[in-house]
Amino acid sequence: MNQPLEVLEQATRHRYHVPARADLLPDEEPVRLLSPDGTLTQDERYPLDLDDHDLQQLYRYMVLGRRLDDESIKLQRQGQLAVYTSCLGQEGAQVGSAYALRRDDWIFPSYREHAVARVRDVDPVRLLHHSRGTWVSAHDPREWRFASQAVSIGTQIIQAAGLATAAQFAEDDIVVMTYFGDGATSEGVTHEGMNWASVFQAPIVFFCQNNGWAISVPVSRQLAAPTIAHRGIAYGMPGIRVDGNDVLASYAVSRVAVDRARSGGGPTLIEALTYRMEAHSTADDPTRYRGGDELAFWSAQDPLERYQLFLSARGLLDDAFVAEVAQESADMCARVRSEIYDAPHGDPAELFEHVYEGVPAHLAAQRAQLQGEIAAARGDAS
Ligand SMILES: Cc1ncc(C[n+]2csc(CCOP(=O)(O)OP(=O)(O)O)c2C)c(N)n1
Repeated sequence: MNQPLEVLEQATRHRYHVPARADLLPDEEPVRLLSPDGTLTQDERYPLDLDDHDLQQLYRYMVLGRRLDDESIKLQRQGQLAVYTSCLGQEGAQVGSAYALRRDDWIFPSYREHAVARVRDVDPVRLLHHSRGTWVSAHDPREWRFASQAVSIGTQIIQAAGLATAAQFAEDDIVVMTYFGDGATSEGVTHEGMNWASVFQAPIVFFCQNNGWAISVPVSRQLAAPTIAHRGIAYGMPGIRVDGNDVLASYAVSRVAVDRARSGGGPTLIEALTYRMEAHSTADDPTRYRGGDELAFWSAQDPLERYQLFLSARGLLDDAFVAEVAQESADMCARVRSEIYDAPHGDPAELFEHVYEGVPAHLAAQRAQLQGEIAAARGDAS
């Protein structure tokens, strides 16, 4: 490097706190604290500061997430939900990362963060109205600091970057965590959000769950970079790979990133290696694109089973506690069923409202046709 360039680079680094290049190169080996047999190995870079209560809470949230997931799929099969996107297998990544946040920190999810929502205790009934095809989502994002579930891939990422920048302007010490999949990393908005956040050193954590697939497109078709974490280099933010089926590693890595963001250190890109054990959504048939041995491999990495082995060995998973969590899960699902089942749908004619100030002629014609068909189906026409 010639001298003037070096001086310029040092000045820029000083002004904008750009990390040194060597610090940005991610380790390809994912951070793992729990081995598949539940044995804990400490990593001094990512210390664990969890007491026994915290350790049990992680289990509780993972079970609540898994139980609600199962219930939601059944509700969809019974025609009560239009579609549902399972988080089965991703509970370790989701619960561990969300547990690293404060209650006043903001979460910007995609459509798959059901276990994250358990940690934040967002009302599951309100969230599931989203999957029922009624008003976009019935929960108030401000109440839970949990934004609307984003179905348009990547849109939550720029919104999250915007909120993080606003918090920075307001000198509010909150952190924003945004969740997305490997497929979302190919979207333009993801680039814009990460670039913006890093240039302005916004207090945000980009949490990518690399679950191997974007519906039927494998992750190998998403990027030519060595890993998703390597993309952080281009934005000047650290990228960390973590075993997403290890709830403790997901927590510890997220905790470092959250603390870093809160203390003015800027954003971090976390790539959690995990797997969605279910179909992409209840409208998908994964047997058409993935081999059976893949599922078997990941079944052996189940995040909940691994964590149960760890908790049992620590004496933190006695029958009474397991029964208590099972009962809480059953009660939650019973409430979901009673409040979702046969809840009124919105008027389908609303489809034609809220986009144009006045309904254009071609949409008015479609609305009249739809209303006619609905009336005929109900027998009103006879
Ligand atoms: C902008 C946009 N393009 C395409 C789609 C259709 N779509 C829905 S889910 C999905 C795959 C997303 O995969 P990934 O980001 O890896 O998340 P995952 O579903 O695996 O959690 C696509 C392409 C969409 N919802 N939004």
